[in-house]
Amino acid sequence: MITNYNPGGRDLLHRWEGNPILTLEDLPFPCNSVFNGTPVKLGEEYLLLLRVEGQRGYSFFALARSEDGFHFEVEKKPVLLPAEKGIFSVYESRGLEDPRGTFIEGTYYVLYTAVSEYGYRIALARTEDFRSFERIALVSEPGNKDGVLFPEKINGQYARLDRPIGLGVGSIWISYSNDLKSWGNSSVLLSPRRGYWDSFRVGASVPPIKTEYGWLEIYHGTKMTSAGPIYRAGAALLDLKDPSRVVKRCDVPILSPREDYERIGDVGNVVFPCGAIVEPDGEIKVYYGGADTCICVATANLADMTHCITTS
Ligand code: BMA
Repeated sequence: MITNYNPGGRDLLHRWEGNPILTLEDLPFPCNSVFNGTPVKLGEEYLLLLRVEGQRGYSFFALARSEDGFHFEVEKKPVLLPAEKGIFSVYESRGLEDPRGTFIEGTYYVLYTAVSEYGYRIALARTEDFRSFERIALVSEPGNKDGVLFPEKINGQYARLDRPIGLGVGSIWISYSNDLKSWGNSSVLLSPRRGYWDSFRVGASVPPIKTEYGWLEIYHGTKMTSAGPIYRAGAALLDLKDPSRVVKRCDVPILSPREDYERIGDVGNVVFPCGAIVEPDGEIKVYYGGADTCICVATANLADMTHCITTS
């Protein structure tokens, strides 16, 4: 068992030297912070759907655009605010958090966390351009968040990962659906591991990525300390034909808070990925929130990463 495949204590993911890529100063409207954004590549353009926390302390979504995936410009107006009427308004009264976008059969879907006095629920919306959204359904009961969709049907059904909180212990679960609205056949997939960096809670982070070794799931895990939790990113490979089966789970994190922009902020010691882009040349760009205060990007060669995971 290799417990430190990156000698020197460095992370498998390489931080971009220009991090953070977006902070409060880059937003063209008043707000408190920006973090936890999900990326897509539309043609040659990179879009980043951002979680922005407003000055009231609740979140909504804005959009940033880039030509290279590193230098982003934020559009002048938010693109999705909490619903003001209908069923969604009941469950979004305290904001929208942590969007995750997935392209399935020609359509972009976004799962996000709807927050209200009743707790956290996962909501599903559809979009063509990331500027206008059609809300489809609330797809979980309260106490569930961190929903990510697989990019294709598996054995004829849609599949998702999520994080029901259970008895206060957050594990990653997998569920299946015929229509993306009603979900079932749920089973627990990855739980916190005693004696590891992810001993307190785990949750899905990046929509699963298909690789030759299996579905790569980059997840977040926490360890509780006397100063609160430390949020790190980890990786697991799931069986391509039956993703309820874990092929391999990496023993060590692939990214840990080390830089000031990850250690200091509204919530310190947090790296929190919400999406990734795999480039034609095999580079993976992972976008993550730093300390609930900024957005950053880190890269790796996808083949190197999966090789490290399989041999860890
Ligand atoms: C998680 C989510 C994230 C947040 C993280 C660290 O539970 O709420 O939105 O970034 O905690 O505070």
